[in-house]
Amino acid sequence: MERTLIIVKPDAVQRGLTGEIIKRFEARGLKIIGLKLLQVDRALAEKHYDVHRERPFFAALVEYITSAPVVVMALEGSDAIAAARATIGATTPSEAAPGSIRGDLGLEIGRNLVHGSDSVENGELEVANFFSAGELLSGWARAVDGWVFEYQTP
Ligand code: IDP
Ligand code: MG
Repeated sequence: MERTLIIVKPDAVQRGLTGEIIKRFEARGLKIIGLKLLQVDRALAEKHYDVHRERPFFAALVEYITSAPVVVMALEGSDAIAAARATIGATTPSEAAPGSIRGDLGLEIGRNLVHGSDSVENGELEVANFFSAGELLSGWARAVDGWVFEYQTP
């Protein structure tokens, strides 16, 4: 089972879309193993987006993600990384497919509503950056697990 970190970004929280966004990941079958509201501080923002440090939009990106509260989720599931990225849609919302979160709910790259980890390795690292071990309930079984996962339960 893979893990992905999802961030419901400040614009989505401010627009009252938190429930709408969580609903889509839940309906996909991904299991919530961690969930909380927080305001990202500059140090955590710079760590999370370190790969973009040299990009021209880095300062604006840190400003955006620290500007208001976010809701972060750790999700678990088979192919969780690819499934979540598909549910999120392309980075530029105006180009994202209808049916995806960004394609249905957004317009601009600098206000693209949601983050999802881009690799199995980054999923593990990002979940650990945002959640302590005690905040993650990895072992819990859902009644539907056997109807979502054919061969295994997380
Ligand atoms: P992703 O969120 O789809 O994985 P990344 O390329 O990893 O996209 O970029 C991280 C975030 O940085 C994007 O979600 C977006 O908020 C922001 N970003 C990326 N490229 C640009 C840009 O060209 N202008 C403004 N913001 C950008
Ligand atoms: Mg990314």
